[in-house]
Amino acid sequence: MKASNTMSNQILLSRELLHKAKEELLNICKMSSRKIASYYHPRLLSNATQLHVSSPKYSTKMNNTADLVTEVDRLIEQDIREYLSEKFPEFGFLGEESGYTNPINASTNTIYWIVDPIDGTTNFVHQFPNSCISIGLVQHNSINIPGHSSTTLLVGMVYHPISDIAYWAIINEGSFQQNLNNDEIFQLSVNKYITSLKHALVCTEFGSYESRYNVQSQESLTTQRTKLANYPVHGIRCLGSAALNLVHVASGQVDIYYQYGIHAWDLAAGVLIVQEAGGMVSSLSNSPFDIFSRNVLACSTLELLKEFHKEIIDGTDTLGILQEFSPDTQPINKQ
Ligand code: LIP
Repeated sequence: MKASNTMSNQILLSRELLHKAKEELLNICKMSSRKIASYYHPRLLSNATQLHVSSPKYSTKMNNTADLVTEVDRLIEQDIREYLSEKFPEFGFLGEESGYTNPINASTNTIYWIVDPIDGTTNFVHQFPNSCISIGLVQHNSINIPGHSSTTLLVGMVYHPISDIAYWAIINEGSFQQNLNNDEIFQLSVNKYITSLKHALVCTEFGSYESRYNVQSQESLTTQRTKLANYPVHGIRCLGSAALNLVHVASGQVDIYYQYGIHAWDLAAGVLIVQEAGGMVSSLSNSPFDIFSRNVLACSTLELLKEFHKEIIDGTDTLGILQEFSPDTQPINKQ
């Protein structure tokens, strides 16, 4: 849907449409589930018959030996694109594997999907059972409000086919876990009791091409990692899927997730799920968070966010900056 330049960045969709979008995303998860799960060994699955005898073939992207893509990523993205363009022909599309359907016009408020058909492709290739589908519905805002992102996250869906669990959020309505085999639904909440880095379980990733797109130099990235490795946190985890890392924060199972070099399709769904579960999301640099900023810090509490910036990232404790990083508060049209 495109709208002419409005005087504010109000959401262009009704509540009814946001719910319809969520329902269609659940349908996509159900449809794609078997395709993805069939590449995993049956011993990892509760209810699938194996259709493929070997792991999917992969290639690497842009000379980055750590950035893998398989034929399954492309197939799933094509299915999702076809399904969504039939159900919502007025929305745009940005997919990890196929790019934009139409470039986003910066001077127009535009609604579009951001899709990662398999987040955690390396896990998928290695049969490590931690991959998911990640789909966000977002609005590009043409009016620039200082301290705010130009993208409002409307709906987020992260689906883990191995467990058949979908995690979703709709702006201003909370975050939920839905078990698709019996449709049980639970509301998600971050762990509000962890307010000190010493008590935190931290998640990050190694092995991808982080520093190339990083505001930090490789040297400062290594310094930050060394500081974290020497800090007496409860533990550090690297699980290989950004979207699932964010879901772990939203579920209160992990307290901090941070990463450089990350893409909008890794973040669009999971960031909304964290924010709607009561968590805080900021950038790792001295600028407001944006899903296109190529870095992210998600924490269960503001105290943790401040302490992590101070102790691990930049040595500062600037509350003014942190307030700007807090979840989007633009006026919205609550229909
Ligand atoms: C991957 C992430 C992973 C991260 C990589 C990459 P892909 O997504 O989820 O956690 O470290 O940078 O973006 O390529 O599997 O969709």
